[in-house]
Amino acid sequence: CGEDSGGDGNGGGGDGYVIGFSQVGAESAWRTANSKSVQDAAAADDRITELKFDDGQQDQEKQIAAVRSFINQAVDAIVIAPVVETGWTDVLTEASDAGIPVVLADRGVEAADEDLYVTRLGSDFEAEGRSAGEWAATTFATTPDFKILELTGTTGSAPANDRKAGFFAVLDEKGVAYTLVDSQTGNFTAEEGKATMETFITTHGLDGIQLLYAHNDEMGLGAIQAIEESGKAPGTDIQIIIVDGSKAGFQAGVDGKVNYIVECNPAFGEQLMDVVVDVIEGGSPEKFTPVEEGVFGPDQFEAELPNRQF
Ligand code: GYE
Repeated sequence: CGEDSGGDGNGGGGDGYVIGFSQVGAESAWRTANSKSVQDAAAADDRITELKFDDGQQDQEKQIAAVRSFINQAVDAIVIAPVVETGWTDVLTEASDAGIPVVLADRGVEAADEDLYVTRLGSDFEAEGRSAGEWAATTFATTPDFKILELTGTTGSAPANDRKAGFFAVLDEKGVAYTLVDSQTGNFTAEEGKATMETFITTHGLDGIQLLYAHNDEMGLGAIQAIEESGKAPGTDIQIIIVDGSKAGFQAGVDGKVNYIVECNPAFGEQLMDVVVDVIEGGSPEKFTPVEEGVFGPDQFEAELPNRQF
């Protein structure tokens, strides 16, 4: 690891590893907590001289430019949280040609690129979707005309694709009769979640719709505002599932505005440092390392709220 990039190195300048991290953006409380977890873990780790952090602002081109710059700087390893699943083959090949190992953090890439990274550390998004689906299937088992609205995450992102797939797979497996009234993206942000929910309300109204499935907390919280502004009661007139489990999400649960929370744990910084150092030193971990998480219904919101870290 030859180069000392003059950063905030705690290794005395160049005697530890230099890592480049291309982060998705800062779209959610989850993401902010994840960036902090990774940055704190790198700073506290004597094996790491510097973590070069780049905020991709939810823009794949920015992320690709950051990865190319990490390759030019000959970092020891590159960590990418890819905003979407496709479009990575060229830059991953460039990293591979330069002999720089790539670890994916959080989100994944399409299966065709599997040989171009060493491992992915993150959540099992399909399992998260399935948990949401299990709850919905049980809760609305006897609802005669079960109608669903879905606020999907960033189009083409692994969590949006897999949270959708897992959810509907369970409903189909269990033979639940439902209508997906509408499914549109809210790009994982509160602002866009609210705007998309307003469009749903204008287009379909909310009468007779039992469930809103939001792929993350922020979109669910934005939707809650839109529902309230339309004169309806979120959590009662329409039940709501969110994914992440931030403080704000649990507070909405305590307030009766959210009915089910699937946890997604962003605090894997230390685990990521262990994986990255192992990979730099020649280890070959499993292709996927899951982060541990749980699910929460109304009777657990209040007790769990103080435990929330983000
Ligand atoms: O659920 C959402 C964030 O990729 C798992 O990204 C992550 C998702 C998370 O914007 O809040």
